[in-house]
Amino acid sequence: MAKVVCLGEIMLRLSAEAGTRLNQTQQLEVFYGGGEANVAVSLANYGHAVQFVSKVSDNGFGQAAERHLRSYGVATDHLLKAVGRLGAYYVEQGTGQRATSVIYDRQASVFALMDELEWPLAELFAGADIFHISGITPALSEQWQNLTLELIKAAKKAGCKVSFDCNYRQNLWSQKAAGAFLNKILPLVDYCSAGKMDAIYLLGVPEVEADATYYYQKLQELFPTIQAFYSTNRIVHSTCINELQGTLWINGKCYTSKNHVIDPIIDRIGGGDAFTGGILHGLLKEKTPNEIIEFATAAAVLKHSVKGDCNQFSEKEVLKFIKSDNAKIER
Ligand code: KDG
Repeated sequence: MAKVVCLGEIMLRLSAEAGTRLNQTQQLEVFYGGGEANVAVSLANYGHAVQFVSKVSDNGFGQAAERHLRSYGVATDHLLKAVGRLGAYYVEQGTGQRATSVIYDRQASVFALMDELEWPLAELFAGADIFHISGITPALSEQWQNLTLELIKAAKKAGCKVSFDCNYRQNLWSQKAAGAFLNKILPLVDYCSAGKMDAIYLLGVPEVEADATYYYQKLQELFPTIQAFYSTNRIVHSTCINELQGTLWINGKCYTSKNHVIDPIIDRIGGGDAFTGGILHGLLKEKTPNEIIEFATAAAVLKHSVKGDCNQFSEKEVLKFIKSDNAKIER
């Protein structure tokens, strides 16, 4: 069992029921989610000892967010509580004709307002194997850019591997600002969720007609100390069907998963986090690159079958899905 520390904002999610728009819905379904929190849940589902580090509101919403994490076995020893608000976001589920849309209501949340690290860093990272954080957190404020850098440096000092998911959110910062920040922190990162889109739009790699290998090569040239890059490639059809394939670049080689057809899609939010959770699990368990990419992609596909932001499946269930899905293909 590995020890993992995930840090980020957990938010209240309010979703209009499928087939209704936010401007017409009479009811909103409640979930809790956040990029790093979703990865924490995945890794706890796979049996790792995970701490989720954050700050939530000292009221019923903060309590519910904590209960959400604990119900999956995620430890919350470093979940701070303060007077103020929990960030929220509203979701309108997509259909074949239109994409899922998200409205953020997270400004001035207790987490976004933080301007110093209030956790005992040496204690936090002692004995941890991986520290996971994403590009959503530094996008919250300039202060959070500095704090993210500080956190990563402290994790490295403690001998922890750093996992970073670029997780670009256009509603939070510009591509230019994100790119400038990535150039500062990626030299300190060990495992990085980034692919062709991040390479082109955030890191200025010129677009050419080429497959994932080319872009990973470019990313590796830019950041030679990163040990693994990974991403998913989604093909969206005009119907409800999506196709999803994952790629992993490790030791100078690119590994590609099976192409999955996802139909129907119950909820696609958190698919990328389920993928990252699967990759980190495979790396921690020292699985082969092929096993890692098949597992992570299958976990992302399964996430689309359940409501809410979190992967709800154990390692055994993901492996069973891979087996049954392969059988379906062979017939
Ligand atoms: O990756 C899923 C996240 O986007 C979702 O859980 C909400 O953290 C979130 C965000 O900032 O968009």
